Amino acid sequence: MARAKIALIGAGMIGGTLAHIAAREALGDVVLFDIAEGTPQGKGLDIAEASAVFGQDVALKGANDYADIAGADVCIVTAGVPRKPGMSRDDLIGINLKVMKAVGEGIKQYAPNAFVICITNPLDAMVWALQKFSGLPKEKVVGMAGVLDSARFAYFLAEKTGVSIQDIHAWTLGGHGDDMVPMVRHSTVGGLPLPDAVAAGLLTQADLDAIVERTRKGGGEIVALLKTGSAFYAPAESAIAMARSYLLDQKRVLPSAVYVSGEYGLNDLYVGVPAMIGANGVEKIIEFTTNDEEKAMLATSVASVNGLIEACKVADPSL
Ligand code: TXD
Repeated sequence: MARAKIALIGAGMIGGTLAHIAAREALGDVVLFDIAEGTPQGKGLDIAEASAVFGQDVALKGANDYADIAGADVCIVTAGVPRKPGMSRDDLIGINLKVMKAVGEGIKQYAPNAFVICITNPLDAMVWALQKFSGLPKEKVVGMAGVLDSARFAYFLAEKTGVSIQDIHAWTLGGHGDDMVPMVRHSTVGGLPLPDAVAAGLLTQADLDAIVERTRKGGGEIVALLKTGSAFYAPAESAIAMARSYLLDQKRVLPSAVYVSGEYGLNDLYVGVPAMIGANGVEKIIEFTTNDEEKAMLATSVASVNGLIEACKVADPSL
């Protein structure tokens, strides 16, 4: 059977890292696409040369023409600009919306059967726009943010409690902004929901509150340290987990920005919820029970996402 074809639209920091991981684990042949000339070709060649050392038979290609993504099984979109210190994700709308239009049209023409994972910020609005511009089925277009936000939450919990990262399951729902919703009651350390973990003395309530706050600001913490861009290793790993679940029909439940129609009482927008990803794309949305406090936090986060979508409609009236 032919290897899967993975098209990476955007060959910057995340795009290059995605190519490296995809090649190392032979998830498929990789096409790196970018408007910058030389960058995708150079990164593709560099990783292809590395394949002689890591020993995987995968093909890598750099491209500046959408024709090269033809027939891709998965497209992962990072094209656009990232945040600089002091910028919010929302400041990126003007530039990145235009980029989504070009990318959506390229995917529509050359890879209409692909599973598309958008990473570009502001995430929930960009994936919404990308689905519209591409015209692909909603269950085949998703956004990556929740896996990353939940990974940050899990790491901070592991660091504080000393419990193996493998035995921590953390969940964040809602939009990929500072009002995202870390789901304290549904996240577990060694099987204990976090309120029980506090009662058992694994961490204090003050520790937990600080971790929730740090998770919400996790992206900004990295931006402030790097100064020239935003996180890329953890975002790339997160998107690969989603691509793998699709390509291998794993049916993993991963917090993802997906199109909701009625779930969580939400309609007609993309927002982060636990989604089962398999060979058909988004196959199911898992609905957590939510108490009044969680419902209110989710409503605040959804209001931010809706505000971004409205801003997109103003910037591009065709949406
Ligand atoms: O959780 C999440 N969703 C995120 C999102 C976590 C971290 C970063 N997140 C966002 O991903 C970030 O705010 C950016 O919007 C994207 C990509 O981040 P990255 O760090 O990879 O940005 P780079 O290194 O600037 O790469 C962007 C590339 C760069 O090579 C540009 O030349 C290219 O995008 N670019 C384009 N490619 C194709 N087509 C067009 N129009 C285009 N415009 C720019």
